[in-house]
Amino acid sequence: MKLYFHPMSGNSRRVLLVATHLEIPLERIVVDLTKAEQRGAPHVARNPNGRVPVLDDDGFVLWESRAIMQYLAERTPGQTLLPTDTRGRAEVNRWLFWCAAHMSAAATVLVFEKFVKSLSGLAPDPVEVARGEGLFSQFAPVLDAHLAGRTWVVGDGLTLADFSLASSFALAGPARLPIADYANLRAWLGRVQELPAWTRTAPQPPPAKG
Ligand SMILES: N[C@@H](CCC(=O)N[C@@H](CS)C(=O)NCC(=O)O)C(=O)O
Repeated sequence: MKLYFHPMSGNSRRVLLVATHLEIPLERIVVDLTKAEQRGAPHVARNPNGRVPVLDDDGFVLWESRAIMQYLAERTPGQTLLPTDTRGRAEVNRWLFWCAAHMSAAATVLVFEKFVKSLSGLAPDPVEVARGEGLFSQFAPVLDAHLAGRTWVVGDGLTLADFSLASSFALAGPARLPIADYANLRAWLGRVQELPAWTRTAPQPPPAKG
């Protein structure tokens, strides 16, 4: 199986986390976002959105990170990241969809403005930063409150929901995501970051500009 990805991409990270945790070997192929390779014809043929990640499993091409997470889990006998009971699965799906629609969307605005742009020497747009901070302060408290007294997002064990949400905060440091006030969220993120899969999927930072 091939994964077209970029090492600094949080959307790619959540797929790598699942594959690593489930010990699914992936041939990793970098699509260089800094050279706009994602918009070139070969990659657009894989994903008309011009985005990473994209999985190619023997000609079955799948884009959208959370769909790929589910595919990898479902093809793995005995896995526990995606519950098999209807309600457990519904709960995981609830947080996956919420992550895509709200938490990750909020974090992405800030990651782009405060980190990605800096790699090209561009300044953040204060209007966009304010918009991102507004979204972040709307949704982060929801996750923080949910995590009070919990170890993991759904049930008693690690699920796709943890990997999906934690990936949204993967660049919390360099993007200075405002998580300081959310103690439950920070404690949970620390637990995810202690998992071997997190360490094994850590991105290599881009080379420093001279
Ligand atoms: N909803 C998509 C989002 C994918 C996405 O936005 N990927 C980013 C990298 S984290 C990307 O490819 N950006 C390139 C671009 O926007 O040109 C998913 O979950 O896979």
